[in-house]
Amino acid sequence: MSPLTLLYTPASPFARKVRMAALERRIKLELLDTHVSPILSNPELAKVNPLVKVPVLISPDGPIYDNRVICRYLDRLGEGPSLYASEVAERWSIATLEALSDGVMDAAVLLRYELGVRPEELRWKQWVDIQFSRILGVLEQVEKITDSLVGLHIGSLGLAAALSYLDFRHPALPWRENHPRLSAWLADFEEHEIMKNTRYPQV
Ligand SMILES: N[C@@H](CCC(=O)N[C@@H](CS)C(=O)NCC(=O)O)C(=O)O
Repeated sequence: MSPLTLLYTPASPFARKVRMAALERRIKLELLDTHVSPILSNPELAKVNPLVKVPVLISPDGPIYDNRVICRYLDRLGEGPSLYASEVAERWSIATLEALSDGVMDAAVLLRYELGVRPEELRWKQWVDIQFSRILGVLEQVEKITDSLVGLHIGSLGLAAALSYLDFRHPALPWRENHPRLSAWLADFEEHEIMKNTRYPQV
């Protein structure tokens, strides 16, 4: 076994961000596809992460989670410029962008469970609407700061994983309509090898 094994699912935006960070830092990860479900137990995964979520990095320093901690761990190991520094954006704006992007992923994954797993008669429309409005609120804010998205840093990686997850799991959400700069930014970003090599599965 490689010294670094990532428990992941190909559809997880959090895991995609980690895989992108590893590729950018030229760190080889052994990928172990791990089934997760919000309504089923998984005793094997619970042994390494009591939150029973992926991604988890199995490392010589023990199991590491969640995605933000794993990305920081990988950044320490890799060579070259850190993903936490940038010539165009300052450190705290990168970190805040990362938090916003993770928040979009959180809402989008919860919406996936609500709309794809929960029985239709039990769905909570008001909650669904609020989650989508939070996602759009983040995009409205980030649309104004696309200048700081130049280059590969943890904020831009996270944002790309989050926006492409919206396309993957919530294709009916017309997020591009009011966010032309972000839409153009993502189209350019999709050309990076780290995006091409971590695509979500075809549905
Ligand atoms: N805060 C975690 C969130 C990870 C997460 O929610 N992963 C999803 C897959 S995309 C999961 O494992 N869900 C299982 C569950 O919620 O039961 C991170 O940043 O890594």
